[in-house]
Amino acid sequence: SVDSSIESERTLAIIKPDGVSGNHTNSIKETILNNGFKITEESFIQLDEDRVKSFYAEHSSRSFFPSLVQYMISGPMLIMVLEKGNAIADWRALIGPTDPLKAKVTHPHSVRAICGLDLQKNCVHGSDSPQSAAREISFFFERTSSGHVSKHDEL
Ligand code: RTP
Ligand code: MG
Repeated sequence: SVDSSIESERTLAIIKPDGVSGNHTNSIKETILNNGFKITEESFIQLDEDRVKSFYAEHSSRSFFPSLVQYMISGPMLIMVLEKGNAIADWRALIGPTDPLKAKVTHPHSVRAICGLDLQKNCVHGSDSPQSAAREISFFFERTSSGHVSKHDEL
């Protein structure tokens, strides 16, 4: 039988507005590909307030939520579906801790250490569990008879 550890898994990655405006898109995609992920979907989008509130609904009661929403609508983002074995945990490991300033100390080679600006403007997102990955991929992409298409107008 097939070794389940090599079954491919999908996760949602986002290069957030600060990552796109800071010109980190190409180097982050290179890092993704160099680490064995396939990028099976990608789309440049800009979210409106209601979509961001829905995407980050789990944080709606946090004091930083209004500021997080403004940040996430502030410019275009690149959303991607990444695929490989253990994609969810491996992408979270590659991006590093939430706070880039801490990441610079503890995980200096992580994406957030290299590209992130502060605890909010931390450059990238990664799904944190199989449940989150499934929800987030279907939040942005839907399957049709001809393959996946973005639910959003591409920029
Ligand atoms: P993400 O969901 O974006 O991959 O980030 P994460 O799991 O590492 O962190 P999470 O706790 O889910 O927070 C979501 C995003 O909210 C912003 N944030 N601001 N105290 C603060 O000001 C604060 N804490 C978090 C960050 O942009 C974080 O990625
Ligand atoms: Mg999170």
